[in-house]
Amino acid sequence: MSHHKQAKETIAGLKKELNAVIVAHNYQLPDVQDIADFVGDSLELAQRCVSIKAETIVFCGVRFMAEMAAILNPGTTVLLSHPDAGCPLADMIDVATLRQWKERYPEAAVVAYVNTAAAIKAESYVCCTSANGAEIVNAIPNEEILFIPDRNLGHYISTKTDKKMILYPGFCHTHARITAKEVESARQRYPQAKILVHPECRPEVIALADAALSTSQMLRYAAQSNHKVFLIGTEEGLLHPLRKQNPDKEFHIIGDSFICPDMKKTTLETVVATMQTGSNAVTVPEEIKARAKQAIDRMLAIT
Ligand code: CIZ
Repeated sequence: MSHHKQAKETIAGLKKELNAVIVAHNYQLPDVQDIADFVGDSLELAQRCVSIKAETIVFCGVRFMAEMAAILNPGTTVLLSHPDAGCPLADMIDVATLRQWKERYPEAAVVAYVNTAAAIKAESYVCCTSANGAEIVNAIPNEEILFIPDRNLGHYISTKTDKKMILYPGFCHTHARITAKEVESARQRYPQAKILVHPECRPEVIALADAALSTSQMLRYAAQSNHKVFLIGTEEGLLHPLRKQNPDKEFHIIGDSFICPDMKKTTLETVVATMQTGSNAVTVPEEIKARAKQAIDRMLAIT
């Protein structure tokens, strides 16, 4: 039996044993997406985790996402698929720094991108994802917004609102790496392609694209479009569901490679090890949990 087939069978057995549900982010390796019960972006995964009835959620993604699952489904054990799968963007802001910024802008409502630690969400008014940022900013009563931690997403949202946006200077290494020049050279190779990029890309990259979309929005766009060729400006794990769901269409990544090293830490082997040992349980201290949940619940009520 192949190595992969064996791992898949072991995972199926462990799922029964642990009464577990496996969820995976759109950026996970194809093999990992294929063993998951549900694949989606962080918003879809958060919404799904509210209603999962199982003893264990195995979260194939990065830590802040697993923390959200633990906050939203308190009776369930949440295991992260690799102990060190984090998010450098989320790590760009800490609680002390956020408190300083809040003192500097006392009138501003803090809108925290979900790519933040639970302790940061606990200090924020409301969360948003790349799928609903402008909707959230426009729905809350405040006219002044302190947007953390991704300046590119914040800048993109600022083009969709009249509100005053103060942008914290964090960024995603993976998305910020791609340049306007790479988009232009991809367009020369595929002049007929639709260009879809993630709002964590730089403003000059977004300016060259046909649309700036979250991963779930890219999946919907590709499915509904009459176009046949697409250039994709986000983590290349998304190519897997794009190609699977649209076998008659062509998808190419912009640039040479587009890889989030943390998303790629999870493999079938780390999923097996996590489930066998019951390790990497993600817990959030109670007093942080309650306040972070408020910010997440405010988002879920708007979206
Ligand atoms: O919100 C998410 O899941 C992230 C980090 C990206 C995306 O657009 O799906």
